[in-house]
Amino acid sequence: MTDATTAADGRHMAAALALSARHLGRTWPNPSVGCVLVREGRVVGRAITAVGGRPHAETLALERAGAAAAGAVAYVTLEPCAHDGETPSCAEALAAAGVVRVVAPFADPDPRTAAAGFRRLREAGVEVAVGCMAKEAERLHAGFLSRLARGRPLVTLKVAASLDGRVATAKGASRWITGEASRRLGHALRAGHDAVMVGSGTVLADDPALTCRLEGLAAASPVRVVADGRLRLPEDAKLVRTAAEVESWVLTGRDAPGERRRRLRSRGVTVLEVAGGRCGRLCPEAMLRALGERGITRLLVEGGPALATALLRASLVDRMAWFTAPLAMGGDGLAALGALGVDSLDALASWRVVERLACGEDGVAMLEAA
Ligand code: AOF
Ligand code: ZN
Repeated sequence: MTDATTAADGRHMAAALALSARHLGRTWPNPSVGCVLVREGRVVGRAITAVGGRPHAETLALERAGAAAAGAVAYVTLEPCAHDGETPSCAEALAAAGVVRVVAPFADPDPRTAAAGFRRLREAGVEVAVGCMAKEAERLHAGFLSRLARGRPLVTLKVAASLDGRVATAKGASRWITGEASRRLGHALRAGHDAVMVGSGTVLADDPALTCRLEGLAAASPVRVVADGRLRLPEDAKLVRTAAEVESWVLTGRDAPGERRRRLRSRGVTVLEVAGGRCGRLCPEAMLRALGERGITRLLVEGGPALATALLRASLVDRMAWFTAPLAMGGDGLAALGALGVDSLDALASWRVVERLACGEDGVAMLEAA
């Protein structure tokens, strides 16, 4: 059910959602919440959940508003929390500051809150309107919601391919298929995710850094994850050499050689054990579960074809960012995807294009599972 809201409510909630989008990828396991405080039509405070997940948005917005919060309406992109920690819950803090009305899209599924925040507010005499821009907020908090509901992060697959869907020549040359503008967009995508994952084949072929190297956004680099069933990750790989600066995690099987684990750990790499799947590869569900258990809510998968195919076969891809470069590589190139084991069009997963971008000479389609 949606409580009554006005056009002005929608505008302020849109502003709160735009704020919350700015810290996606930087607050895990917490959601990136936006909060806008409005009094007599004027914004008196606004904030986003801090990098690292705390303080919460409401606390920061109230701090900024000071005495002006009394009599204000709070627009929050998620139900204010109901659990007290070192500081009182956001629901208590809003009521104590004299906020008269709270507008939110939906209840926080975290069992510590789960509508108890709304209840506390109402008990304190604050008017509460639930349902404002719920669809938009759901897309924004999709990672947080996925981890709570499914125990795994939201998965976005990024592919950079030629016109004919190839990601490398027969000899494996692949690093520069797409252009500079696409490279920058790729780095921005990394910044918006908690973790970025590749298969060990990609590390061996490309030795990627997987960091965000956009000016001013270096600190937004995600955790780097390698799916590496046989622990093939070389010790001189960039991901190992830079593990002290940006976290590197390796997902491997139970029977991976102990000496290698120890050596990687001594270099600062986090080695996580996950259950095996078919053909000696790691089980895709188990990999995502392990990342969910560690708090990852938004995962960007950057290949290669084996990992992308395994996730698609298991229906574990929620979104895709598909970059197409103006090149025809031919059938001798390496296909972006391996066999999906589907032989009728009806049985294929369908995708909805939510955005199309021109990125220099490249085309980019942002897709969501339909
Ligand atoms: C809010 N405002 O800005 C955020 C909230 O570990 P804690 O104590 O920080 O609590 C984490 C939970 O708080 C998280 O699971 C989610 O339910 C909520 N996040 N709540 O009122 C915020 N980020
Ligand atoms: Zn809170």
